[in-house]
Amino acid sequence: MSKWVLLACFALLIVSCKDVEKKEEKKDEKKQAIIGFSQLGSESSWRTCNSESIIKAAEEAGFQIIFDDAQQKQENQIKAIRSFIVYRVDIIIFSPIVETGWDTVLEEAREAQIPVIVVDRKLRIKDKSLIKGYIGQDSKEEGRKAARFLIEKYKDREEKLNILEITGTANSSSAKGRSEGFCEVLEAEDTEKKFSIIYSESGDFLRSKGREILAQIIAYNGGELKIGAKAIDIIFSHNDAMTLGILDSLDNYGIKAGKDVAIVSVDGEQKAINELMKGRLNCIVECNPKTGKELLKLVAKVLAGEEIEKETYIDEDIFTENDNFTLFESRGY
Ligand code: GYE
Repeated sequence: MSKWVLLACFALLIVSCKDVEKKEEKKDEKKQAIIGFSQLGSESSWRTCNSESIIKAAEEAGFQIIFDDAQQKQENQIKAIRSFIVYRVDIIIFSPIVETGWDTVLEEAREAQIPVIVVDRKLRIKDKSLIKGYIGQDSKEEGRKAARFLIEKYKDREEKLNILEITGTANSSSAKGRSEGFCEVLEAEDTEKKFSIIYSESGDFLRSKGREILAQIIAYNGGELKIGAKAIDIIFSHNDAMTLGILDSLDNYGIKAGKDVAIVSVDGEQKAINELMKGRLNCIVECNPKTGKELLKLVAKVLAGEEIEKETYIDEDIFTENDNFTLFESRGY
């Protein structure tokens, strides 16, 4: 073989290797599935942490993720889901702000053959097969844990105890579940009828509303924590953001949180844990926002055509005034 023939073969080899490389690159490009993620808002540190956890897990798993923050409006979530359908994403994940009103848009997703996974809050739909599954917290169990803590805390108390409940967003599964679980345990286990919820109002999971509701109640009752003639002994607040607002107002009126009034909260963000350690909160039922990794396992399964569990719950703890605080790890949010 002449040296020119050899050189030509070598050049051909380089060209075909490059071709293979290019083809492989293309294959990889093709493999990067797109997730459309409609988050309901950014109303609390819990929510921000939840969004970050999902975005990070998606990117680490090699997905492209399109994120939309609906700013607490169902119509924005519906719009986002519709735009994901138009964009032809491979899968939609979303956290429904309220339980109802999703049937039509989910039908549209099904027609476009785009699977849907629901995260954090649950929904109520006529046809359950419109979604592949749900992953998140067990809100009812969170409510039950809050009530069990109170029953244990006051087991030796003989006097009646009045509860003020500050609930989350109306018609959201987390607020409904927390209320239902809480009442269920009180009804079943408070045999002496020691506890009664004397007032309940929605603070929309917002710090500003928690602060405002408490300020109004106290101002209306001449600077005291009362509803009419009844003193409030316990506050059950559906999330830490509202609880921090409640603390602001109690402080303004010189009411000692955790002592003059017992406070039970839900979530477990670092600021609330700090208040628990200062004795200003009595109990925090954990609601875990770090669902990203588990969610992405489900996404991978669905995209591989596998079935997933209809409901997947993540582990959740409880933090109380009786714990050894030195064992607490930083919450990271
Ligand atoms: O507790 C709260 C958030 O739906 C579980 O929503 C979630 C709740 C969470 O804004 O902080």
